[in-house]
Amino acid sequence: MIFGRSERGKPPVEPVTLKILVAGGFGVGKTTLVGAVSEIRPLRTEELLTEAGRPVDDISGVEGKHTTTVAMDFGRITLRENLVLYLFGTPGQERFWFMWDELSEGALGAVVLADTRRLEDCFAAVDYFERRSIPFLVGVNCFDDAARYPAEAVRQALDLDDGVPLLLCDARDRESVKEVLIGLVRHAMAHTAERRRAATG
Ligand SMILES: Nc1nc2c(ncn2[C@@H]2O[C@H](COP(=O)(O)OP(=O)(O)O)[C@@H](O)[C@H]2O)c(=O)[nH]1
Ligand SMILES: [Mg+2]
Repeated sequence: MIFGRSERGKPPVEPVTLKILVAGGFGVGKTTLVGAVSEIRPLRTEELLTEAGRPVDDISGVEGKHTTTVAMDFGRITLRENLVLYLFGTPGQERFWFMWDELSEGALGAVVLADTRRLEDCFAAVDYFERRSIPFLVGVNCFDDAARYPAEAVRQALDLDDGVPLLLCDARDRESVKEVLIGLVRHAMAHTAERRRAATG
């Protein structure tokens, strides 16, 4: 008998596990997003911003934020019984970009979080995924004290390709984050199917 394929019992359903990156600028809500949906206690590696780190980390506009993720956030969410997402929050600071290539290996796609008050902070992430043809979606994290802009205006400001989904979200809200993740999975699946069609003619 091949393990797990007993004639009597149903074969155990192996969930599909997908790897998702959560990227975006410093203080945009990556750690918050992973924490809001993770079923496991999110693994965080954070270090206090020390005096030594201050010249490097641009904390202007992120008042009240005293810690920064230096390695990454890690969490898990079961979207459906047979679909499990592993979330990797990638460090926002430029000095940690060397980790991105390794992290993006085998990833289905990425959520790029944006804050309309500091939109330019997500340009690098958008560029990164565009250049590598990694499917991504932009989640505009709507902070309470930030002005609201229509999705179309943000899309234009980011110069996004038509095919790239853009959603307004609240990184603190589980249902809102789930919608973003489902949107990304749909987009990435369609992207993959299209590529396959193109490859087979
Ligand atoms: N009002 C509001 N605050 C948020 C939201 N998302 C994150 N925050 C706060 O913004 C700060 C930075 O978030 P964090 O998740 O640490 O950002 P990261 O650097 O991208 O991981 C934290 O103090 C959060 O509590 C949001 O959607 N609304
Ligand atoms: Mg963080």
